Amino acid sequence: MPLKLTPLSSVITVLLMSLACAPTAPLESTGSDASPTVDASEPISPGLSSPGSITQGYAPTTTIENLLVCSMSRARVSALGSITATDGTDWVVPAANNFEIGPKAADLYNECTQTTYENIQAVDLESIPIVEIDSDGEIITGYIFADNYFELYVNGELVAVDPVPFTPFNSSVVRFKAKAPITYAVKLIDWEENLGLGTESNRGTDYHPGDGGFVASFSDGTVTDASWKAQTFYIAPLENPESVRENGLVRDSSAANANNPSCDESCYALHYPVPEDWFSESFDAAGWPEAVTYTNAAVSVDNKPSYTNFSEIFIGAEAKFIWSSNLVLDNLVLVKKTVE
Ligand SMILES: [Ca+2]
Ligand SMILES: [Ca+2]
Ligand SMILES: [Ca+2]
Repeated sequence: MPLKLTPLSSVITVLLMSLACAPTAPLESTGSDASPTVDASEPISPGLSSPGSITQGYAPTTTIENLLVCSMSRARVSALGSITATDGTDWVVPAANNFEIGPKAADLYNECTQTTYENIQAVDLESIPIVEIDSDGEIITGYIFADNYFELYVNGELVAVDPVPFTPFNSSVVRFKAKAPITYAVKLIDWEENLGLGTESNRGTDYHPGDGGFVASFSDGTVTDASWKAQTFYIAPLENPESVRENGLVRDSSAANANNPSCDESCYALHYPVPEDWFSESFDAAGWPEAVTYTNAAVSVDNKPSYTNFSEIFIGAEAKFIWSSNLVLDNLVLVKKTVE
């Protein structure tokens, strides 16, 4: 099915991806040149298949039952799974991450740890440990809210991971010492309950496609907005993987049904290898699409105290919610911005 009426360039692309992504390789060990799998100079005609790796249905293997046990009633199970694509490649769903080994960001609002500041003035910022990246850098404070999970890299170093992978919704504060130019790189995961399907129990259905969203502001003046780059690496749920159009590094799922897909347990997903060094200063994300901004209403944060208690540090700084072009179907999104 994925190769039906496929032009030679796409065949080569699929072959390259097969070579670049050995079946037993973990998701992020696919080499430093994952982006050349698509020739941006040759647009793929509408209706033809995408070079993403295609999976269908539930991940047959659950590798981690629950990354975070939280007694809150609104806590969803944050599991990880493994699934094999039709091209033989293996994928971690919703995505490989450093939750278990990365430094946890300090809490602004986290019901799992009963840290629920009512506003930013209540937070003792001086008590937040400073991660030293550049010894001769400036101390920068950052505020972050992600639906659902983030990992923040600054100048190629992992500064902090989100202490709550899925829900309840939480917000975080980080401090670090870094020297300009500063490269911000953030891995974002819209988590899922139905591993491999990109869905969760919500709004009266067991297969509701959840949405994402990310907002951050930093004391060096950097805020999330359309000047960031954003790329998706996992698109689900899809009634038909061929509804996603590839054009170079553009992965356009706007033609896919994000409102009410009826595929349930038989939905498809598309997976793309993450470049091994995507977060480094030297990795050039210029070819990625521009981040898309979303309103608070679109991200549905107006009823979430983890965001609204600190709206002055987000809205006040004119930070915007960003994501890739599809807030619902794109579930692993990498965003990047370099500040001179
Ligand atoms: Ca979170
Ligand atoms: Ca989603
Ligand atoms: Ca979500």
